[in-house]
Order: sequence, then C-alpha cells, then structure tokens
Amino acid sequence: MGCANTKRLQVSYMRKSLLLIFFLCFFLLSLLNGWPEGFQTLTAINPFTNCSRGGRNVTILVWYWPFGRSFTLKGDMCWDRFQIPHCRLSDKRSMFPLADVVVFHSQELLLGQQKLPSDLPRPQGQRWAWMSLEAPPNETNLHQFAHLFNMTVTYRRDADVTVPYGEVQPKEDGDVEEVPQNKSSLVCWVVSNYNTQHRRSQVYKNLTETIPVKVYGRWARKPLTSRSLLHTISCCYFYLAFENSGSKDYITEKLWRNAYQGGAVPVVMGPPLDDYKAVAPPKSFIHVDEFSSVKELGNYLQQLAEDKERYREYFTWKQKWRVKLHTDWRERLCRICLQYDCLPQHKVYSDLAAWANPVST
Ligand SMILES: *[C@@H]1O[C@H](CO)[C@@H](O)[C@H](O)[C@H]1NC(C)=O
Ligand SMILES: *[C@@H]1O[C@H](CO)[C@@H](O)[C@H](O)[C@H]1NC(C)=O
Ligand SMILES: *[C@@H]1O[C@H](CO)[C@@H](O)[C@H](O)[C@H]1NC(C)=O
Ligand SMILES: *[C@@H]1O[C@H](CO)[C@@H](O)[C@H](O)[C@H]1NC(C)=O
Ligand SMILES: *[C@@H]1O[C@H](CO)[C@@H](O)[C@H](O)[C@H]1NC(C)=O
Ligand SMILES: CC(=O)N[C@H]1CO[C@H](CO)[C@@H](O)[C@@H]1O
Repeated sequence: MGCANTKRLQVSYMRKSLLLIFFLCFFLLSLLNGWPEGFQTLTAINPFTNCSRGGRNVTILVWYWPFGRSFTLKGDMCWDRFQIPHCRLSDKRSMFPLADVVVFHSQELLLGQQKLPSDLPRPQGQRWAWMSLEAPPNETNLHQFAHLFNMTVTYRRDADVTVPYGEVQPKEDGDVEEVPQNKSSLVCWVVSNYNTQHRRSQVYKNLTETIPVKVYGRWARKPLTSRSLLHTISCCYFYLAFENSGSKDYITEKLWRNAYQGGAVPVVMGPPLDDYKAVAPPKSFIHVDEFSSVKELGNYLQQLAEDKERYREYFTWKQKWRVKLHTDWRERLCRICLQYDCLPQHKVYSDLAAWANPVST
C-alpha cells in the first residue's frame, strides 16, 4: 500500500530521449534569443557557457579512479552519454604527455594510497585538477599540496568546475506532477550516525519537544534500502534533509534525491540559507535558520501540514523545474571540457588548504 504514487515521478525512457532532443533544440534557440526570463537566477552551474574552443578536442586524464571503482570509457563517452562534444576521457597513464588536464581525486592522495606524478615533467600548458565531493572536515592535511594544482573540481559554486550532487533544470513540457497524497507521518528523519554533539542532533531533539519526528536508519534500528527510502519519505509531510556539515554549498542527495524525489517538503540545515537560495527553487524547502527557535519551526510545520492549500504551494515549483541528479564520475570529468576554455590562462592554487577549508565567520 503506497503513500505517494512514486511511479508518477519517474519519466519513461522514451520520454527521456524526447526531452533530451527538446532540450538541445531549446539550447540552440536560447543561444539566439537569450535565456527565457526567470531562468538566469538558478543557472550559475548550468553547463552551457559561451566559451568556445572552436572544436578542438580536449583530453582529460583521470590518474586513478575515485574510491578504486573504474568505469568503461569506450567510444566517445562524453558525447554518447552526456552530449558533451570534443571531450576525450582516458584512464591510461601513458596519455600523460598528451593530456590537457590530469585529474586527482582527493581522498586517495590524503590517505596515501595514491601519489602525484611529481617525477614526470609536466607538459607545457597541462593543468592538474584537484577533485573532491567531500565536506572540508574530511579534508585535513591539504597543506602538502600547495603550489601544485591549477584548478578545482568540486560541488562548490566558486570551483573552477562545479560538479553539484544535483541541480534543477527548467521543464520544457508543462507536465504537472501531483502533490503527493496520503501522508501518514508529519516529520521524518533518516540517520545512520547519530552524534549528540552535532547541531543536527540537537535540533532534532528540540524538535521532538514540539512535534513528533519519525526516525529511520541504522541509528533507529530501522535501516532502509535505497529503494524503500523514497517510498518511506513519500509518506511524510516533511523530511529533515540535515547535512553533516555546514560547509559552503555542501548540499547533497539528501535534498536533490531523498526529499525532492521522495515527494516530501525538505527541512534543510547545513550551509547557510543563501547557498540554498542560489541553487534551489523558491518555496521548495524550509531552512532551519529561517526561524528564531526550533519551537517556532515545529509550530510552523504543524500548521502547514494542517493547511492543504499552503502545503500544496511547496510543490508548485515542480511545474517549472525538474531535478537532475549527478552520480556518474564520468559526467563530472566530462564537465571539465565545458569549462575548459573559460579557465584562466594561468592559475595556481598556492594554498589549497585555505581554499578548501575557508575559515567560517
Ligand atoms: C490514498 O488513499 C485512498 C484511501 O485509502 C486511496 O483510495 C487512494 O488511492 C490513495 N491515493 C494514493 C495516491 O495512493
Ligand atoms: C560571455 O558572455 C558575457 C556576457 O554576454 C561576456 O561578458 C563574457 O566576456 C563572455 N565570455 C567569453 C569568454 O566570451
Ligand atoms: C576529435 O576526435 C575525434 C574522435 O576521436 C576525431 O574524429 C576528430 O578528428 C578530432 N578532432 C580534432 C579537431 O582533432
Ligand atoms: C535546544 O533547546 C535548548 C533548551 O531549550 C537550548 O538551550 C538549545 O540552544 C537548543 N538547541 C538548538 C540547536 O536549537
Ligand atoms: C599549473 O601549475 C604549475 C605548478 O605550480 C605551474 O607551473 C603551471 O604554470 C600552471 N599551469 C597553468 C596552465 O596554470
Ligand atoms: C582523508 C579522510 O580523512 N578521509 C575520511 C573521510 O570520511 C570517510 C568516511 O567517514 C573515511 O572513510 C575517510 O577515511
């Protein structure tokens, strides 16, 4: 027995291809006419830029695969799968002398499992890219990598190449998704590692003093598979999309997948409100910092759930936007090509540690 009809949220394969063709036409038209109104504000990370390298192929070498999991690079991968042209991906180290960009995933360097090819002469003009999707608390000891990298590939909007966990794209067909019905829980939270010291744990605890919160995940001894996760969330009015870090722009699949695709209104905490406003549609989430106390937040959620009309307003954004998740490392690597010609002629991260872990005020 279902709460929300999650099938409705899935677009069939056929429709996907049609959408793709449509989107390409839309892109070409947009080049002629400029982006439609209301599109600009959320497109800081849109892959289509006005940089052009006149059809030259760019070669991206991934020195080792993130977390040791390799993927096939057969054919014209970036074009065939992601419609990114003139972009060659390689994981063959023999390509080093020919690579325009060599990519190093941060974790393995930090854990000493992989090394930089410091002994090889670096070809003129070659750029070394530092790639990470982790939040800064997990990125200590970056000091050893000063004066080595020319570019950053992270989820941050101010990275040279931004590779977010997800993003919204304008919807071309006015396909209207239904507001999920038959909610059985007010607020749900899924948590594996509960730490009383975390701010999110304190907010959760305080919230339970005002309203009921249903908890799932390893900590509550109610683990969910990735399939049952979305279904469970669809039964909730609100889902606590609490990030485990408050770092700049660190907005993960908790928002993009769990909340948005699960069909619950996300209550977010992590990066500041403005970081969310920059990438997520208005009235698609509720930020904890918008309230002067957790009690006030609790009261707001309670009232919203009781008022069908006002609750429904938190889904109207879905008429204009659809969510795109980014989960494929190859897509992230291909996206480097989209930015390649926008990169500064010369750039060196003289203090990568300071860039990666800016002192928050
Ligand atoms: C909601 O519940 C009602 C009654 O239990 C049922 O008839 C209806 O099909 C359900 N709707 C959805 C979308 O699951
Ligand atoms: C891209 O377009 C903007 C505004 O249209 C312009 O200011 C900028 O110089 C362009 N960049 C390049 C690399 O052409
Ligand atoms: C780019 O690569 C493709 C496929 O390998 C090749 O057919 C094409 O000639 C290359 N273009 C240039 C300008 O080198
Ligand atoms: C939780 O409530 C306690 C007691 O009312 C308060 O001191 C604390 O600041 C609250 N914590 C958060 C994160 O709201
Ligand atoms: C990349 O960084 C290296 C090491 O600091 C530097 O020598 C080189 O000039 C930089 N290349 C570019 C294209 O910025
Ligand atoms: C470099 C580093 O500290 N990496 C850690 C980041 O967090 C994951 C998961 O907690 C650990 O497995 C890594 O060792």
